[in-house]
Amino acid sequence: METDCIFCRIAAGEAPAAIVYHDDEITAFWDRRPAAPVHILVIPNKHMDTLNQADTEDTYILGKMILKAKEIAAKEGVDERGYRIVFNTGTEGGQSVYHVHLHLIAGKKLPVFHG
Ligand code: DGP
Repeated sequence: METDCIFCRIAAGEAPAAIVYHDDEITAFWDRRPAAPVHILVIPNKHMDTLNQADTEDTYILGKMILKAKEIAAKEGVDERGYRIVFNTGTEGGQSVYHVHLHLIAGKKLPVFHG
């Protein structure tokens, strides 16, 4: 755990957040600046700055994060309408918190990406 990392602190229960799911490997909580009616972050409890630090040993945890996001989408009732899962990575990827996290965004028609 990195004590100066806000997401480490949320995962450890040391900083407040609207927690949706927590176990000893991952934590899900509502984004404090929601971009859509449903905007939930899923993080590994273990600190990793970005996806660039992930290794084959993280395959399970990254898969678990995606499957948990899918489960939360169903719980929020947006699975059939659709949703977006995003890992912003690095400066040009728009990452602002340097602890790996997945955004689950849903509840409105999202803009389509164009190159
Ligand atoms: P990104 O730009 O991909 O690094 O997204 C970081 C997101 O984290 C951003 O949508 C705002 C959210 N966020 C930042 N700090 C906090 C916090 O302390 N609590 C919660 N719930 N969300 C946060």
